This record gives sequence, C-alpha cells and structure tokens, in this order.
Amino acid sequence: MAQALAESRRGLGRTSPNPPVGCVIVQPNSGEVVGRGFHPRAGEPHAEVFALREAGEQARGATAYVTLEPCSHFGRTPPCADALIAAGIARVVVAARDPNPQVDGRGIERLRAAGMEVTSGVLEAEAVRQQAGFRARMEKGRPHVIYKYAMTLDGKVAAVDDAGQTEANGAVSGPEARARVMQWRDECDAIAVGVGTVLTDDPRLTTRGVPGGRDPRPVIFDRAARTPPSARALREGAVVVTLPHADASALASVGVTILPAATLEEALRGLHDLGVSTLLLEGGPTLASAFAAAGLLDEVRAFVAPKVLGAGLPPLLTPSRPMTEALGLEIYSVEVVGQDLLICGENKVQ
Ligand code: AOF
Ligand code: ZN
Repeated sequence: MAQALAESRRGLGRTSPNPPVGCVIVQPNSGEVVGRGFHPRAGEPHAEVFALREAGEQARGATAYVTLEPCSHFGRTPPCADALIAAGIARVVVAARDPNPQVDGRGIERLRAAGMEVTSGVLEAEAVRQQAGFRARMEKGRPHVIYKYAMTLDGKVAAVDDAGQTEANGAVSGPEARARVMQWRDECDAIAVGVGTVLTDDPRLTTRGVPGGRDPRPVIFDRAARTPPSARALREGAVVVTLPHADASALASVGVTILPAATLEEALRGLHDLGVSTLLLEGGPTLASAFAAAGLLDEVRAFVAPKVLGAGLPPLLTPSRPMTEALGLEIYSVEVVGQDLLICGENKVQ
C-alpha cells in the first residue's frame, strides 16, 4: 500500500475534481509487483485501469492494492470494480472508502459479491490526507485549506516573498525548507496570498526547481481590488477575490477572473466551483488568521527555524482570542528538514 500511495502521489495537484489514486498489483506467491498505475487527471482512466493494463494476464489470481475504494459507477469512465473482477483479481486491499455518494461502499460490496476477498483501512490515515482536497469537495463543498509558514524559535514571522524569504532581511527558513514549499505548490491546486503581499513583494507564486512541476492557480484575496494589473502573479488562471461592490474592472479587462464574495465561506465555495480542491495559504498571518477565526483552516505546515530574533513580542492572532478558543490541531508529522523543524498538523474537529 505504501507503494500504491507513492504512485498516487504522482497525480497530486493534477486530478481535481477527482482524487489522486494509486494502484499496485502483486502476485501473492512471489510478492512480485506486476502492475502499477495512478490516476493522472480527471477524464483519463482510473489508477486500477493502468495497473491492470500493465499486469495483463498476470492479474489473474493476484492482489490489488488501491489507495481508494474502487469505483462502482459509470462516470467519465466505467466502474473499476468491474474491471478488477473481469481481470480475475483474487483479493483487493483498500486504504480508504470513497466518500462520493455514487460509490460510498458500493465498490467494496460489489467486489465481495463477486467472491473477492476485500481488506480495507490499510494505511488509511495517510490515504485520507493525500485525498484531503477530494474529501473536502465531497463532504464540505469547499477546498481543503492548508496554512504554510515559517517562524523563528521565538515565534517571529516575516512577511515573506515568493522564495520564502524577506527581500532585505534574509530568510527565516533554509533552502531545504523552501524546496519543500515548492513541492507543495506543485501538489496544490491553488495558492493564496493577501493583496498586502502582492503590493510589497509582487510574488510570482510559481513552482520552481521541481522536475516536471506545475504551477498552482494564483488566488489573491483583495477586498477592494487594489491588485495592480501588472502584478506578476496575474498569469493565466489567476483569481482575485474581492468584496461584492468592489470595482475590479481594470483587472477584469486584462482577463483576470474576479470572484466577488462577502465572506471567506463564499470565497471558498466560489473556488470550489472553479475546480480548486486544495488551497495553500502563503504569505502573511493576517489572511490565515481570518481563515482560522472562521473555522476554515484544515491543516497547518509550520517550519520552525533554529533562530532567536529576540525583538518584540511574538505575533498575535487578530482578533486576539482566549486560549480556550484556540484552534486545536492534531500533529501528524514532525520532521527535520535541512536546519529547520517541520511540524504538520490537521484540524480534526470539522
Ligand atoms: C477509482 N480509481 O483512480 C479514481 C476514482 O468521472 P470519473 O469516471 O473519472 O469518476 C470520478 C469518480 O471516481 C470520483 O469522484 C471518485 O469517486 C472516483 N475516483 N476511483 O476507483 C481512481 N480517480
Ligand atoms: Zn474507478
């Protein structure tokens, strides 16, 4: 299943509105992998189909490991459960159930009804995290929101530019951490900053240094439509979220998608409708604080640099709230990345 999850990872950031899914087919006696596949993008065949193609006749009697319950419905493609049955697969191991109401357990039922042995829940937490965007889409009708930031050991953050470093004052985190952020940009559908970051840093918000990488869709939260039409982030597909009455005609005339929204919930629904399943919040604690206060922060990825700046107080959330109202996260990974500590946590409440 770990190998199937690695396959699935290849589709991250490319499959929306579909989930990233991976499949590995193994011969039960030799343990040999005879087929691998992942879902490359919506409209193309599912992971199981690619793995079955590679396995050919060797699929007969084999075990299929799939990161998501095989589908049982006719969507843009025919049901994978049927394809697995037709190929003579003997056993299916599933990581996580498909929350799509068109599937939702019926894929597994179908396999069992055909006499197959099905095990489910293997490496489920990791699969669910990988599919967080798809799951938020199905279960909440909005994108999965990830806040990424870097701070010093004494809790200082800096307004960061595109490369994760301040223009004049040097970087908070090291090059390995910044490389990891580039990987996340490649894996997320869209990347969001506030207009303040655009006005001070004019970031490109592109993915650099990732072989075969793709750029996330840039989203600028800009209540009064102050983004200059010449801003570097305004490439094809850019979205500017404004208040409903804002005059965004200058931006609209250069082809920018304007998303009028009175609240963050409304903005997220609009992004969902544009096909965004995962949204990476970068730049400035102001925007992230607003998401946290609205209960719309699903995941945090925080770099802590082994540095003490010492000046002033640590940043406060605005509006400052009592500790009893703090957003509680469950840590799912702690890792040393270069010189920095990376702490990742998820909001389990919503
Ligand atoms: C799988 N394997 O690799 C994927 C699945 O429109 P379609 O035909 O692509 O169907 C999309 C739905 O199929 C999607 O909402 C989800 O429920 C499931 N995705 N299922 O067995 C895959 N990508
Ligand atoms: Zn399928």
